[in-house]
Amino acid sequence: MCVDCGCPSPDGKEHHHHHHHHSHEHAHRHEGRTVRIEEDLLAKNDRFAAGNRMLFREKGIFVLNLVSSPGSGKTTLLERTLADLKEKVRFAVLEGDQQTSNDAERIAATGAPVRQINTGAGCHLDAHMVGHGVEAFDLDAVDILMIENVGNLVCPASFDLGEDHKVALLSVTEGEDKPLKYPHMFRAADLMIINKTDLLPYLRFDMEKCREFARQVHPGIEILELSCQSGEGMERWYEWLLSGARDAGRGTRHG
Ligand SMILES: Nc1nc2c(ncn2[C@@H]2O[C@H](COP(=O)(O)OP(=O)(O)O)[C@@H](O)[C@H]2O)c(=O)[nH]1
Ligand SMILES: [Mg+2]
Repeated sequence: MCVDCGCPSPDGKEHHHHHHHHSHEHAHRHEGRTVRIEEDLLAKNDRFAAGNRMLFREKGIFVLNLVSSPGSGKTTLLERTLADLKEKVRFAVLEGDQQTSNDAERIAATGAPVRQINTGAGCHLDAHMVGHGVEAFDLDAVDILMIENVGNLVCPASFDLGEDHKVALLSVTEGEDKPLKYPHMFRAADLMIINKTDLLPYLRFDMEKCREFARQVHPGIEILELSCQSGEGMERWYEWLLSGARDAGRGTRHG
């Protein structure tokens, strides 16, 4: 369990360090108890996630969980995608942030149904929040549900929300080594989108290395390069999205 944020770590026993600002009780917690609490938390989340997944399959909805550090372009990608595909796809969007409804307002401007979930001190969305979040939508009128997670390359990796895929965004200003530094996230994601390629002329970002690092931690990961600003590379993302939505609608998706 991560004592800073209360998040379980994916392998179940990292981060058992003591911080002086934590309570006496917490600091003297035994390893065994820490691990048990963490298993309970994840098992509970997994039960909610299984319920969500069953509902989404029944309704034929393709569900993506967008994860990245803050500022990689998740909301911008959604704004552009929703606008460009609005004739073809019925979207609904859940927006996760610690505070503000800024992103939900940006999404609402596209005309898509959206609901903001504020996590307060929480650093990730969990399956229970998502289950309640989608109560706001008419799921019979949704083809693709987009979930924008809290900007954070660490904690959201551990939480299954019932999605078909986690999609990790990495913008070129963040550096090509991030898949190596945050391997849990890039292992959990089925697709990595390298965003802001319009900025490449101004940076020393090694695209080949970035792809190589991502495949080092997750050999099967799919990779797309695009720019939400110039629109370069967006077509391949739309093909990927539409093909996933078709399979979900037919009940033929894998995994
Ligand atoms: N140059 C450039 N800027 C981008 C691109 N995509 C997003 N941005 C900018 O990056 C900043 C953060 O984007 P936002 O979508 O709010 O990121 P989020 O925190 O991941 O949701 C904004 O100023 C965007 O305009 C891109 O492809 N190229
Ligand atoms: Mg955002």
